[in-house]
Amino acid sequence: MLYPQRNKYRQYIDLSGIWDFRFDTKNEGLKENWQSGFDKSQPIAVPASWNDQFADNRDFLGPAWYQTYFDLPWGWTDQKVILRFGSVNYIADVWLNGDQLGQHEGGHIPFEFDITSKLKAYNNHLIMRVDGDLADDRVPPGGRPMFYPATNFDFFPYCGIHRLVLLYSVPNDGIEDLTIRTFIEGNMGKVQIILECVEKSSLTANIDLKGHGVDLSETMIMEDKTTEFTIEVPNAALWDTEHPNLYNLTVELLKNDVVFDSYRLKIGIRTIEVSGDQLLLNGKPIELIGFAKHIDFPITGRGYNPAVIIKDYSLMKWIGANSFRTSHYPYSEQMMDLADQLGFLVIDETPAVGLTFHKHHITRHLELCKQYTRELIARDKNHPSVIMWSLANEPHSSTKSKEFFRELYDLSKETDPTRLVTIINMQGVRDRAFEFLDIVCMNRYYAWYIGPGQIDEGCVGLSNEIDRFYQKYSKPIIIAEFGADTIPGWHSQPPEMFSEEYQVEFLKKYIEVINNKPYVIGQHIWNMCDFKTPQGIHRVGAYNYKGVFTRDRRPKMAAHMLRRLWTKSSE
Ligand code: BDP
Repeated sequence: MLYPQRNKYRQYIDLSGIWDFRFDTKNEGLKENWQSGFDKSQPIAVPASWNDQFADNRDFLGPAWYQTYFDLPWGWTDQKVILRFGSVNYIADVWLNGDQLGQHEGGHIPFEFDITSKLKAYNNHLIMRVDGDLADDRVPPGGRPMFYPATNFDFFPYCGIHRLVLLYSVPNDGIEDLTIRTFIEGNMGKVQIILECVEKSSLTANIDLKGHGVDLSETMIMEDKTTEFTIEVPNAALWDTEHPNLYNLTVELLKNDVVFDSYRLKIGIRTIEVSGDQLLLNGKPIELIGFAKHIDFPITGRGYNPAVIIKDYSLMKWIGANSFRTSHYPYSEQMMDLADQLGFLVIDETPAVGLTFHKHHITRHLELCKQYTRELIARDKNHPSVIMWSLANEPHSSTKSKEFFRELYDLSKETDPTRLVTIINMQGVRDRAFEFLDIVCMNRYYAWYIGPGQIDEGCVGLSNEIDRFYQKYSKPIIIAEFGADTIPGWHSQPPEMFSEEYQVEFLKKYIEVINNKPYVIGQHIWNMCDFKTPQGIHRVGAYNYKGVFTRDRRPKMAAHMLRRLWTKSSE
């Protein structure tokens, strides 16, 4: 799936702004034909979650309705016009000028509709019904009455139009998709390009790869709708965390020697693999240092907030992180572009958190997880920063889970044979899927949920369990979550739970255990920042306070300790 771009042949406009909005608390909108237009609306910012924008209805998860109007931009009449939503949580039904365009299920992943035949020159009326309600047959599933709203996961179930809504135009028979895979042989970088076109008849493709002192061009005759070819880059400037070297790839499509479509992509040449106990980036061992994160900020909720993205990267650099996990759902395209540009390694996670394997829902859950896996790989397959797909966070064990993840693992490998695949294991659960997954990822909370207050004893438990996992699976291990809730400004000596001193001690001692085990190749702290949760007795003020930074991105004491440790600085 190609992100819209602007050039001589392609255009887009951003429909972000203030739209009309109406809560449908009695679920009567469909019956009353709101899909043809509705009144009694209130203004709402798009994109952003709806929950924190108003003085009321914070916990209402839908349905709710959005509408806006737009004119067709000048010069787009001979092109295909597509309406693209970056992320709408959770189910979106969309109508344009009274016609139903379709439905998409699942937040955090883009979807789009070809609206060419439905467009008017002026005053196109776009209407959406968004339902973010929690239910057992959805993924992620709802469920726990101990939380309000009743999620089966530990973050606030924000709803609404979360990312950019773009209207874009492309040539009718142009470039449909590009897949880039890179390989290294000695000093030679090999860039494999799989080009898909809408039309195959007598087309030629010009490929140009520029940057780091090279300007390489190739011309290909398209013999089919899909054509594959490889460009060799001598003395390739490889992409890694220290030197996130990117090349500019431009593909032009020609009919009768005339260019009619073009697409450019920044690509990085790198390889990623597991060898014995190690994770190898470009053939050299690499250790993942950083965080599991959330997209979460006051008022905008889970909505796209570019200034916060920039701030987070800046803080991750400051503290010495080189990687993060997109817990517990895919992040925005802009976030992924910046990971490429700034040299971060990403464990890219699908929205499958809190799977229960209940017999009534397992078939539907598997179908949804397959859809999410396909959609995520289609969106993120060209990012050098993405080194691993995480198929799920903390699935609950059952005899069914092994075959469930076998299907998803096989699907990921068929779709993308170049990246590693994992799931993230919950403490106390036997994930037999690690027999075939590429890397073992463990979330551990000794000295917090298990053995509260006892860091030294907890670290013995942690150390023993890591050894047991390694003996069992003989695979590299990432400690994918470890952390302690910490109220900023709360102090104690000796360190007690919830104090800043406890978080410092806890993280320092966990990291000592991790650093002493050569087969542990990653440490991701839970969480980079404090974040909003449903209400429940374990969540003071409905927040998870395991952040090393506060929700508004101020460092806690632990952030300074980590910076000294991770950057090896004495400041
Ligand atoms: C882990 C979950 C994460 C929670 C965390 C916690 O993966 O989503 O927020 O525990 O309890 O089990 O802080």
